[in-house]
Amino acid sequence: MTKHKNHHTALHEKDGISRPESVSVTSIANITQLRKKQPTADELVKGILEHNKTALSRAITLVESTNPTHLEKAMAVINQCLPYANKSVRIGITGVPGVGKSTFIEAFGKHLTSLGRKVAVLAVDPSSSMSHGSILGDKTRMEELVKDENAYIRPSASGDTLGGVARKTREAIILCEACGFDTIIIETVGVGQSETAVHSMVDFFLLLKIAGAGDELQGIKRGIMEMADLIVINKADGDNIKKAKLAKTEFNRALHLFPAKSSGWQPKVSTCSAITHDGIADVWQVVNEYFEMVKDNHYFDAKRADQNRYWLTETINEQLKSSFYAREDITPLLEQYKKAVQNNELSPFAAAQFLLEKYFEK
Ligand SMILES: Nc1nc2c(ncn2[C@@H]2O[C@H](COP(=O)(O)OP(=O)(O)OP(=O)(O)O)[C@@H](O)[C@H]2O)c(=O)[nH]1
Ligand SMILES: [Mg+2]
Repeated sequence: MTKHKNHHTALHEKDGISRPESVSVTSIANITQLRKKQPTADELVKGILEHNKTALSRAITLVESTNPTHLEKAMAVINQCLPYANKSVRIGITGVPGVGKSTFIEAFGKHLTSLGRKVAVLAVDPSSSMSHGSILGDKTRMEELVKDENAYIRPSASGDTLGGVARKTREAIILCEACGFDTIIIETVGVGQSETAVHSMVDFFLLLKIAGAGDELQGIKRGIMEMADLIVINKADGDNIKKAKLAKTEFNRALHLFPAKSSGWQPKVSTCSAITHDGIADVWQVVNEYFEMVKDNHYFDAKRADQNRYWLTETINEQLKSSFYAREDITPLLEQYKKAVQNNELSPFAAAQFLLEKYFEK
């Protein structure tokens, strides 16, 4: 196999093709300049409304930016997109690591695009800020969906607080909707506080589970169960089918013990296999039943209005907090006061009061 001589290893550069006389140096400079140039807010909005995914990605990057100079432009883009948003269904999907979220979203997403829907997948995963999450894993688990022109997959915003990530995701939802995506899937790992944040930005909440060894109800936080509109028991294939059916009965029984939901919806349990795709269509069927019901009884609009109010106060809280902790005149004082309260020289409330007064002085 190594018969040929290695004239061209990666270490040897090949001679390039020299530039023909006819190409003007100034036009090359112009093109390079154009490529470097950041699009204006209007250009981004135009691209998004033309359903251009590159413009969408750029706008989301802008929204995610922590650079304060980008804030104004990001807000301009969002405000212009807002009238075109809201025409979608937003579905939250949660489940512990390894339950099959990525595999499920691939199968579910493909099913939806096959029905002519346009699917955007966003992730809320503050824990991924260090490792940049399972982006690599997801690229392979969502291989088909990644290639689908009617799908858009965006990994989680990184390096921020949960509040920050949640706000950015909310804004990304608006941008995706303006870009023509009618089904927004928000994925989160079911291990922390992120479910609550996701619950407050979606219309429908799906909890992915797998059948355990008899004690199905163990390890699920009651709060998360209570939030679920549908529990899907995944990996119902091969030897697992029987166990999954059993788990379904148990979850159904457990769900009936919870207080009735204000949506009027009785949460359901179903089984599926993200690998064989058995039951995937049924999941969408249930989701549809839900949307028919809540659009009919106006819960859908009421919940979205509620969520908007919640996010208004939530954003104020978040921004006040980060602006407080970022203030250069406050940080050294805060350290001093921390020591003082630690040594019982001052009460925490008095210290907080003083610092806040200092903050609002300016
Ligand atoms: N048998 C079977 N295996 C599945 C099914 N769905 C997922 N798996 C396998 O379960 C493993 C975990 O699946 P993922 O889709 O990566 O799970 P995840 O919930 O996204 O995991 P994290 O991203 O780590 O939170 C993989 O090896 C999948 O192939 C299923 O329906 N049946
Ligand atoms: Mg995953």
